Amino acid sequence: MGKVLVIGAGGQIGTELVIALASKLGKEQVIASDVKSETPSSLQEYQYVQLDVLDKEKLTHLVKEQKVSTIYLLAALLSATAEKHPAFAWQLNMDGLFNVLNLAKEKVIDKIFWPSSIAVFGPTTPKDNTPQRTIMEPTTVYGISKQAGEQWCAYYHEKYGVDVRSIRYPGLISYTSLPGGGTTDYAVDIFYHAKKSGKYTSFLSKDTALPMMYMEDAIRATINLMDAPAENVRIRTSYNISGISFTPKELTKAIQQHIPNFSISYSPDFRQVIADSWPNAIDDTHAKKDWQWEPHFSLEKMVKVMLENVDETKVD
Ligand code: AKB
Repeated sequence: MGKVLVIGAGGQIGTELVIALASKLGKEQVIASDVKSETPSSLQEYQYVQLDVLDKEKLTHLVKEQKVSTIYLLAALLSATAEKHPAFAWQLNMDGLFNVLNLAKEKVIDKIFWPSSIAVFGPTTPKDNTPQRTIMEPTTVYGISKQAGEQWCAYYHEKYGVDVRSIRYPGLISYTSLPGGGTTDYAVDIFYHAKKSGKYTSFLSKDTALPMMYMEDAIRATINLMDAPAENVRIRTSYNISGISFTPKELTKAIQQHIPNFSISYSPDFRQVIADSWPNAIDDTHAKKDWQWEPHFSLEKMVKVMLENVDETKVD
């Protein structure tokens, strides 16, 4: 078996995925890469290479030289940042995907993981228990790039036999590395401020319900999907997976169980419009059936772990 390359390893998912893959496969089998020239502090113990996924030549050279057979492509601009840099978001999110899909088409690599998102859905999508297959009219640059990417993944699978697998991640909650540029980021930021000052101003309104998931569940889902026999992976666009769904008000209540004086105020900004276009909660029947997906973290369990572990000195 060849090595595993994680592209965009310095981000919120990548940091934890590299650690999980290295403990499963051995450190020598996993290469972390990111556009940052300095090794991110949480990845100091791992093999690290500076790589811009848009640099096709360097990517191809690295993959051949290191005998990489599987790529996890996590480099992307998320929803809020992509709205500020639409042209670059489209270039990074799409050209990066093509660079990796073409390596599999040319049989240089065997397998790809590429994340999609609940952002593929839009205001015309049914909001509650959103089905796997439904109306999808995304209104963000990020959502459009993820929806197009899903279709390209299915196309490469169908036409060229590329083994590409994907999950529509909900908002991900973790304490190892801060999220960057997403609409669901409030659900991470809130823990740092709850511990540091006992107060937080949310950029989403109190009743905005969104699909969310604790990172440990997301990493387990990713690895389980990649380990599933190819014939069980019946969906080659991207799988809905569901974890927990809550509003800022409900999250506040759960935090107050541990920090009774914690208070929240609301000052919705442009991210409110994005959040309003996304589902409240999604249906993951197909993931459950095809590769036995099951979340382990409830809202209460997630809140307890986050409050025990976030390092509030990391935020101003
Ligand atoms: C974002 O908010 O942009 C991401 C996502 C839901 O894909 N966390």
